[in-house]
Amino acid sequence: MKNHDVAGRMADSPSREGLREAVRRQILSYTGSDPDRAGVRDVYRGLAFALREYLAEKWIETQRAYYESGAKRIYYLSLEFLVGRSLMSNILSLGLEDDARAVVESYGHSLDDIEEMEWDAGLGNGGLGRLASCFMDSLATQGFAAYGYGIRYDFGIFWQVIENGAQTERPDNWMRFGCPWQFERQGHLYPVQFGGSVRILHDEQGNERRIWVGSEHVLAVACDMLVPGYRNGKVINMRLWNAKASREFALDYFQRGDYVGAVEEKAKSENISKVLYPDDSRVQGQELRLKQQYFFVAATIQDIVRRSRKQSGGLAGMPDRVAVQLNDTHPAIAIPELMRVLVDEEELNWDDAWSICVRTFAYTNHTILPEALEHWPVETMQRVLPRHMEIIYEINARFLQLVRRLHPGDDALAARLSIIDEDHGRRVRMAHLALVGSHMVNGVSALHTDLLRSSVFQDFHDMYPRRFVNMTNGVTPRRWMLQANPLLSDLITEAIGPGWETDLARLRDLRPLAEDAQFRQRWREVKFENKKRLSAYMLPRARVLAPPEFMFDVHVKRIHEYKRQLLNVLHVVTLYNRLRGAPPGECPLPCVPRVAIFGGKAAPAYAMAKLTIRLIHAVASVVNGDPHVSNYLRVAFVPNYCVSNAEKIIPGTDLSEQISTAGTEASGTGNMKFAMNGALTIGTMDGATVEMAKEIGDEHFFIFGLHTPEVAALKARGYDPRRIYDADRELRLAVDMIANGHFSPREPGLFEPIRQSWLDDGDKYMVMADYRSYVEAQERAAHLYQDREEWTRVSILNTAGMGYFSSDRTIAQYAREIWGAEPVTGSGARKK
Ligand code: 26V
Repeated sequence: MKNHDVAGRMADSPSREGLREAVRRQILSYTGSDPDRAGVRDVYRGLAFALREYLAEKWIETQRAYYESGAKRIYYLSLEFLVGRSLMSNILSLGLEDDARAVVESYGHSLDDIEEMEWDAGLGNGGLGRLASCFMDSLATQGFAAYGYGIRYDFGIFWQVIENGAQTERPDNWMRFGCPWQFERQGHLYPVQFGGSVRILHDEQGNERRIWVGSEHVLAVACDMLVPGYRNGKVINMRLWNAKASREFALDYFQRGDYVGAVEEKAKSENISKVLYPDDSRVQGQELRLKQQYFFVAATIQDIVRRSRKQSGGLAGMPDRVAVQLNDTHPAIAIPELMRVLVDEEELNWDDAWSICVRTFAYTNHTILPEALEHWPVETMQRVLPRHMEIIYEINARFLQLVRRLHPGDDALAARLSIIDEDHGRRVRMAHLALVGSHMVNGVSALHTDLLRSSVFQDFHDMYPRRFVNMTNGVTPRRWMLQANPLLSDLITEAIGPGWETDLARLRDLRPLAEDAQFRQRWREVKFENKKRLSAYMLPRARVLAPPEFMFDVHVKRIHEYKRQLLNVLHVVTLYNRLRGAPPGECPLPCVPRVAIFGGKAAPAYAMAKLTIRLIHAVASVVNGDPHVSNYLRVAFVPNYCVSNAEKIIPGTDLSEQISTAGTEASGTGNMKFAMNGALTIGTMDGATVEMAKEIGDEHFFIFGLHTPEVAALKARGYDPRRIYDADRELRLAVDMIANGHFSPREPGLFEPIRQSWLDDGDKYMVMADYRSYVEAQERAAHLYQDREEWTRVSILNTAGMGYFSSDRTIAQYAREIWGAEPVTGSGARKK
């Protein structure tokens, strides 16, 4: 039975014959190929274009209904949307799986092969961008009048290639063969300016007016990517801006007879939307990045203001009609931009404009790592956005006036709260700007929000306690269960009936089935199938044979010191040493053959992250090449971790690694995807993992390591990683082998910087401190894995406890507590 058709296709979905006809027509007209001899790529394009036509019709209907309903509009502003592939998720949302399968099979292809033709839309780095895409799915599914806004980068996150055990980056030319899901609206463009100066004019009444005259002009062209709701007939869109040279500007050059200069200038301005910044670990303050931020914000605000004008109440009524959510500080320049539009162009007075701004904007914080908090040198801001710099000064002056009124004489407090950091070469603190200019700020897990309140933004919290709220992240069960794991989804539907995919709390109905031996058997069979599929996927890519009987122990996410892939490597080396020390052919207890599977991209300039990838490969080559060991232990690195290979890796995972230093991972969302798919978690008490353990039950989790307050206390007391190293024989051995070239005999000093960071430079992420506790938790995991029935029982209980972590719940909470928005009901509304 196909789970996906249980709910039935939409009443007005195309019939199978209609779809067949549409695909044929599209193959003919778009690819110019003979439909009777269509290759797999032709069929992919034919099917995609046929679906797109249908989505477009639904989109127009939806937009009309939203317009007529007068519902509050939600604008989700994000520099990143990590979409992945769209074919299968669109098919599922439209309820057309069986029909699409039948149609492509009539061309002699399988739907799986067709799916592989699509290139990921990788317009994001990791968690933050993927969250934005999960949110789009939930916003559409719940029928909110919502829009995503971002940039259509020509090049998404780089393609990772492993050469001689090291990462190299290749450009991700994701639109090489076009992208069937986008509509470029050539006629829908807005001017955006940069640089120049501010002119001061006086009107007839003698009032001063400030007008910004830029020196550089580009056009923002809208490109819409459609997002259907899950079987509710609704379609919303992400509007992604593309930079195009402005015509007048080029004309100026042409008039001077400088043809080549004109073309060069055109290329330069179009660079703005050329490439996604691939380093999400630290800010570097490049001017082009600021231009990207302003470019997309300026176009978006024009679009929002245009639409708001048509709504009742006009611009003054904006806060009642519009909510703008800032996905981190990357779009925070929207605050001074809206002020500029309202004050300079619409001629509102400052106080009215400010009140509109604050009530319209809300800000989500996604990290507390100081190196990732954005700040722009005043000098750069002044040069690129001179009027915005003035407005930021004015916002700050008024804000500090209030601070001084509340705390007279406390200059230190004023300096700490100021939007301008005077101590590090004068910088604009974007988080402070976002906090002052929004009515709400949220963290992305309970722990993270507490840390915002109690440490990073403590002074702000003292001042505006009610501004801080928590919105624990979630992920969409449509992509991460239905689509990625059809076997498990079918089993769940059979057991608890349909409907759980839009009401995830219902997974709790699986709990009693954990006690049913027959059900456990079937659950195990599904996992085994998924492991076989993953193993086949990995063989040519990681070049490691992963027997599905082995435990699949998986650590996939961006490579970062705080995520502690190195702690995992230390454990692998420890297992290797234990195996080498055992009599030949014997396996030390608890004996569980396992494959340690890694995947993730390192920022191209992040040396320690790149070295970590080299170390994983070096250890893999020694471990996998030692026949004495490889019967019980293998190491695999899956290159180019991305959304589409996550969909294959996650369902085949037994053990999910969520081992960041407590207090550093804001939420994590991979943690949720694994547990939903029946993986058990080995993890620290960090981010949303804390809440998962609470929902599922601590006893069904392998929790280890220091908790956040302990990390802080140990650091305050004086942490001495060397003492721990000296006292622990197994740890010492593992560290020494890495440092002394056991895994890099031809370059013995290669991994010395890793030893140094642990033993000489203070071990910032407390790897030494958590090592022993981690190894013990791994032993508990191995022990449980030996008991297949018990492991399966706990696996079922993990899935059953994940109902809270649907992005549907998260979005409903944002709507209620931050946006004050309700879903649009009525025609085409969600069927309950
Ligand atoms: C920062 C930067 C810095 C400058 C250049 C480009 C760039 C791109 C992205 C970032 C954001 C880093 C913050 C981030 O991704 N946070 C992650 O957000 C997830 C969703 O809330 C959360 O689950 C992860 O724990 C958190 O690390």
